[in-house]
Amino acid sequence: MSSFDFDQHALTRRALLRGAGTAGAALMAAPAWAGAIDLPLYGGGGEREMTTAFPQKGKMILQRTRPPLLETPWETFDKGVFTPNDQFYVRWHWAGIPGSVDVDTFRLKVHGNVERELSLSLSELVRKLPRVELAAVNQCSGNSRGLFDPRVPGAQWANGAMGNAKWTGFRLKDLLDSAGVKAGSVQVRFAGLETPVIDGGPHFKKSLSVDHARDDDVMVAYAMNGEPLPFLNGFPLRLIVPGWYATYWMKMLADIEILDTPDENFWTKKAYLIPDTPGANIKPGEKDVKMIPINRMVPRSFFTNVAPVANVKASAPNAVRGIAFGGDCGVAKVETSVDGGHSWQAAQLGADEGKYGFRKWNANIASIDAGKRLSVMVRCTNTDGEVQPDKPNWNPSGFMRNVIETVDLVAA
Ligand SMILES: Nc1nc2c(c(=O)[nH]1)N[C@H]1C(S)=C(S)[C@@H](COP(=O)(O)O)O[C@H]1N2
Ligand SMILES: [Mo]
Repeated sequence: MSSFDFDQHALTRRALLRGAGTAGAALMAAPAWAGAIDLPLYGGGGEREMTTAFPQKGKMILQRTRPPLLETPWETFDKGVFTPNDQFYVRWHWAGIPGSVDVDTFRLKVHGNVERELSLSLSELVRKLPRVELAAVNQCSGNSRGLFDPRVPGAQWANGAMGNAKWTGFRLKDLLDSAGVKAGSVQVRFAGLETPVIDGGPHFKKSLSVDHARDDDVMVAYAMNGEPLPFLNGFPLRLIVPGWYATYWMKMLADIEILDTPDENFWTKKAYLIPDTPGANIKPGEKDVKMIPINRMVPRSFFTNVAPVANVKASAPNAVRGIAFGGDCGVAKVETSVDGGHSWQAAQLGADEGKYGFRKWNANIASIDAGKRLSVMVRCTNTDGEVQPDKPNWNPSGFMRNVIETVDLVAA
């Protein structure tokens, strides 16, 4: 993908307005019927329509139409470690998403506590700033929220509000350096192009500390898996904050403001807060908990070739496989257990495509006698030595689930 050529892609005005016109239309339209699915949510209620009605998207699980919330069908994750753009999940807070973006007049602005304000076109950004590329998992803070027990309000996602892509763009640091961040700056605030649909509703904005924003791995992407970003995943530019939850990954990034006082905006100050406890875990109903902004991701691993309950052939070896990621660092090991977590066997790891990305794993499970059922668990330990917990966490927002996953193999 180092051969990604910005100019050769469909970033021409004509192509874009055409694609975006479709986006505008489809965002308003009723979803086309493309079948149904029953997500295995806690306590049921997982019936969802499948939809193919959204621009640049294939078959997706419809969680909400306005604003669009689309979940990746689980079988997609079994096909490879990079989630295809047309099946990458979608999440927006406000439905006021522009119907088109004019790539000629689009400008990314950098302003606030800087030496020089910048207002740069796409071609200036692409040509002037050194190109970087990395694989990273984009995961919604509320991924797997629908599995919380007791249930919590919010989008009832199963495990498909995540995806891994190879992102191409430039370092945020290089952009900030060309603006010259002045001494005394504390945070960098990001805003996209969409607008609230409620009068006086707060524009979606998120901030990072200046130090984090200047981290070498934080980037602004103009391509995803070698193609321009799909409109619904943030065309033409989005922020990539490797290792951190996707709420910070501002889509349709158009405005960067350097702040010399902490961000008081609703989305940074009041939303996306977690209990300041290990695993963001509290007891339902627990009060007076110190809350902090959600931040780095934690390790997870999943089965991709077997469902929570799977029928297998009796007296034959069972190959199980899946994906894992370390959170904000790499995968050190993935292990399976067939005795309820008393002993663990190392799984085989697939190619390392970068520490922030998905890693394939596979394992062989001994044969099961006819009529018997075997629970298989999988867990990931990251390169910082953090391992998935054996009990699920709970918090009122349904954030940061990463409990060890289990499947039941039923032999016949
Ligand atoms: N402009 C903009 N960027 C945004 C959001 C949004 O509502 N508006 N939502 C954030 C959240 S909470 C998530 S989970 C991710 C979803 O990214 P995706 O739609 O590309 O999968 O976008 C993030 N960036
Ligand atoms: Mo999210």
